[in-house]
Amino acid sequence: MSDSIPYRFSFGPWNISEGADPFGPEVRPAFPHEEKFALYRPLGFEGVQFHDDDVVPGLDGMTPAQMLSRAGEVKTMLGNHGLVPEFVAPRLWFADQTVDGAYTSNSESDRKYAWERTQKCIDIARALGCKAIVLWLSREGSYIREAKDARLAYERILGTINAMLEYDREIEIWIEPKPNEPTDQAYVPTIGHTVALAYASKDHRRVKGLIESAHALLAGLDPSDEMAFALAHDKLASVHLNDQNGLKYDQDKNFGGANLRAAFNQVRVLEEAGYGRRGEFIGLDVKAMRTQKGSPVTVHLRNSREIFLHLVEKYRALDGELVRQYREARDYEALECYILKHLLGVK
Ligand code: 3MF
Ligand code: MG
Repeated sequence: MSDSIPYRFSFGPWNISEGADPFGPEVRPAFPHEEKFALYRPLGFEGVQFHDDDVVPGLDGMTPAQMLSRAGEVKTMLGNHGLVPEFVAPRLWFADQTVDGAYTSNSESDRKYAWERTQKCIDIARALGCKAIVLWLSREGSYIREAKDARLAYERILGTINAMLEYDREIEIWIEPKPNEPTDQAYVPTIGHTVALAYASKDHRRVKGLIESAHALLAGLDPSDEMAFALAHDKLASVHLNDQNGLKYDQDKNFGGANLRAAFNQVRVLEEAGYGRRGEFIGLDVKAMRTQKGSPVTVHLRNSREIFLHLVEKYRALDGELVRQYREARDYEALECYILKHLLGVK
């Protein structure tokens, strides 16, 4: 497998996990974030994705000076390991104040908390030397439709995006859509909603999307078509490649683990658009199996990266002229058989 393919890879510290799930506790000893940084480069990754409290644990109880000093320390640690921060995301789903959502909560004081936390997240990102803020709008949605005024909720989300653009005129906002979980229905379920919000904002060039394969599948959509839509608007800032076996809880399976052909098509769409040439990362939001022994468990990251690169090679070995001819002749039976045999490595 060729490592000369110029892609940059990233993941977040949460992707090296201890294996807890809603039905059982950790099965592996905790592994400190600081020690995780040393694992990135040997695994072939250089980008680190953060939540605000991955950078500054306990930030809610800190003074701005304490917060920024800790962020500065993390910046130095990253530099020492040859790593770059890809983005920082406000964790707006854990605190008591975010039980009913953050920007769309029915409580005014909880919405105030969410905005203050967002400002802190931006300050932390800047102190880390990073200009990208990811909004995974976890609890912005409802369990029952009558709980919130959905039209007002969209206005509140847009109002927050505009306030963020004004608060710091250099940041970009990357929205990571997801249709459900933890809510029953989320307010920004697809990349179409994301792109609409971007264009409605005060500076659409600074509002983009991050597409996670599993989230698109949970919305009943094809991840490669979602990516193509974002790319057509030049709004694909990052990806969370992984996989999902049907409509169930968010699985974060290894890339290609459930549907290798769908994974191939995501790679194809990214390659065709030249994704990555402006420094965009291939993020892998994959979860280690709970059954896996040892600590820390990182094989899922290594394997998902490898599968991605193998699929890049598969794409590059495709006979483009043959594909063009099959399309022109509208012989999709022949095209499908060619693709399947190509993926299987048989003539
Ligand atoms: C939820 C996710 C999240 C986001 C992360 C960064 C834990 O389904 O995918 O991962 O990716 O919060 O935005
Ligand atoms: Mg994700």
